[in-house]
Amino acid sequence: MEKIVIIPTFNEKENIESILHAIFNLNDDFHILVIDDGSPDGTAQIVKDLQSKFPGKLFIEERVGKLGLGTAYIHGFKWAIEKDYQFIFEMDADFSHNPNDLGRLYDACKKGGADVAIGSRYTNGGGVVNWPKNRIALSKGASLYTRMITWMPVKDPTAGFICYKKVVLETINLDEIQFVGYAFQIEMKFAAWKLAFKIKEVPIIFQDRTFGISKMNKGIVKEGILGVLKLRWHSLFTNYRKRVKNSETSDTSDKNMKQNEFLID
Ligand SMILES: Nc1nc2c(ncn2[C@@H]2O[C@H](COP(=O)(O)OP(=O)(O)OP(=O)(O)O)[C@@H](O)[C@H]2O)c(=O)[nH]1
Ligand SMILES: [Mg+2]
Repeated sequence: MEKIVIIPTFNEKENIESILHAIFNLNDDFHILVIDDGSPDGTAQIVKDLQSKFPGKLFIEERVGKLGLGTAYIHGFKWAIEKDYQFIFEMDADFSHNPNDLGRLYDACKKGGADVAIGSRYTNGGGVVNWPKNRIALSKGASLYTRMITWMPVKDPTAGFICYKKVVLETINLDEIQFVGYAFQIEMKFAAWKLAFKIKEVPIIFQDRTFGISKMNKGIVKEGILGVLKLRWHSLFTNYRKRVKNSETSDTSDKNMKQNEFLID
């Protein structure tokens, strides 16, 4: 099992079929796991109807209600680790992330030496298309604020288009991850960085969604603002490393442990 793209969905009936086709049409052997939170618009049924067309490649996990993006990904990460996928991707359903960029994220991890490859809007060559000015300002402000508080050297800390090597998700104590919105994206990168994994930013052009409605809200922004402060504070006491290590991860973990002893333990 090599590559799996996790797509969390809530009311994405206008996008889901086309995004699945776009990824499978790459002919690059990506598998896909959709995590649907009981979308009232029937997103899950669309996925289930397509499963027979893509046997062994398209999976769905259904949860009972809207439990948040962060917990959806944690659920997906655990599922993917269990199935032994080596490269685990995060991607939105709404075409903000271009499926053609999946290969570049994969290459950054597979050949470029990264443990985490981030599809980055704010690194050289990256950008945002047709987002309103206030949304860009919010996103850039969040990046700057995060860097100032955490000192994490990532230009796009709220990015949600990512490739993780399996070892990263196995090493992070996923049960310690607390946040659900933008703060979740920041927290995952922060944990990987604290554990001394190599993070690489790959420039991408991010497009605003054309179909469906945004699930962004004030609560998510608030979680982000307070979350970053909490993250910094808790990082003085939290150990993101899984307490029980398996033999496959222990080499890297021990190496990282030495580099980071003073920071996290
Ligand atoms: N399973 C699950 N998926 C969610 C939840 N909230 C959002 N999503 C999905 O997560 C992805 C990102 O959500 P978006 O609403 O696009 O959030 P955004 O990108 O910040 O905002 P816009 O692009 O402006 O819409 C989409 O695929 C959503 O369907 C949730 O609570 N549960
Ligand atoms: Mg979106």
